Amino acid sequence: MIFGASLLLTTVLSAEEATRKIVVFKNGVSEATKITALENFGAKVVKIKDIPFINAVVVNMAQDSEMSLSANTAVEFVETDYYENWLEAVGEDDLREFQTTIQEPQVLPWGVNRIDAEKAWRKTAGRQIRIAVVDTGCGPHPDLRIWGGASVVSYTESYSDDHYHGTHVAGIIAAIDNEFGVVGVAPRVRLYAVKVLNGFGSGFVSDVIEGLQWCVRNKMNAINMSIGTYMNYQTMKLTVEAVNRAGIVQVAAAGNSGGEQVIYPAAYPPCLAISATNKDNEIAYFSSTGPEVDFSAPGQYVFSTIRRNRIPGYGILSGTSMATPHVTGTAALIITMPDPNGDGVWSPAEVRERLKKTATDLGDEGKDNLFGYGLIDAQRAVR
Ligand SMILES: [Ca+2]
Ligand SMILES: [Ca+2]
Ligand SMILES: [Ca+2]
Repeated sequence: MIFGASLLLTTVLSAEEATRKIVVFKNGVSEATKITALENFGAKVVKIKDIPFINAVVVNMAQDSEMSLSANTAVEFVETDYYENWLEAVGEDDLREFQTTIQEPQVLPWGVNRIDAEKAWRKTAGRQIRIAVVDTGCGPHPDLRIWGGASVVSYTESYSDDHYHGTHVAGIIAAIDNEFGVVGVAPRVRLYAVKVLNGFGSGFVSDVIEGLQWCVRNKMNAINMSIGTYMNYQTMKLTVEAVNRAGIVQVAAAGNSGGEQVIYPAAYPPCLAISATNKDNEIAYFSSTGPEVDFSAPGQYVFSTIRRNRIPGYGILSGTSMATPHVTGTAALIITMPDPNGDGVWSPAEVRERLKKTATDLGDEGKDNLFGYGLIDAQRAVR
């Protein structure tokens, strides 16, 4: 955290004196009032960026200024903008069998097969649905068609993947149905890469929030968040609630703690929280569980697209990060179908309800802490 914060410090403040903060203003506060509130502190508060979506400003601030800024009548609250790792690797199951040779012929990954996505394609493959992968960036990769995206990380404008996580997630949703490689759950969707994490899988919470702001402005239909933290940020919670009100489906990884603790944002009610199953339809040993889990999907030994050290290839990863995009892809398939109440729009609540009605119950009867409402079934979801 110290390292990340220090990268952005100006000469005005030293590392010991300053902390990066998100200042959330009250509703209806004018831009002029915001500027005045910050300018009162002179060199002790240095603005980094605005996040209008939650009426916030990110600043570097002298620690002795926080109390008085929080007390300003225009300010709702002030929260620390931590830099942290948003990816939780699954120990020995991290990146296996990485290959740069072209995989021919195309294989149907076991997870896509297990949820019967390939049987749903007779009806729909997700055509024209806009899906954002909020992650380390995606591709470029010959088995992915990326329609657009954004980078909110400070060091680059490029939304290409500087890690390999985002590309793997993207392939599970949307790898192209062609002669080689793999095929995703919804191979006709429009995939957007929203890079909020760097090559180490780390970023500021304000970067993740800014990425979600981009998704709303660019009218995404669904957002995949195979990322998370144990920190319960008020700003992140506000953002997820606002994205939900904007009508966008949010799907998030429950976490890889192996215990009863669902990470954020998955644990926030608007998000669909996804646990991971193995090839025997058991809960994966690493999967986080808990009452917040909504659904489960295949997440162990998942074969998908990889881009590593700028070389495209394929490889196997395990995690609730891999389970999550199976659900996001299924949501995309659902959204192409006629919506239940006929207003022409699938609300996040309607998508949740459809997934709930069509999931395969596993474990204890009914909703449980391991599988939520059960294993996703893409074929039934679009029936
Ligand atoms: Ca392919
Ligand atoms: Ca509707
Ligand atoms: Ca159950």
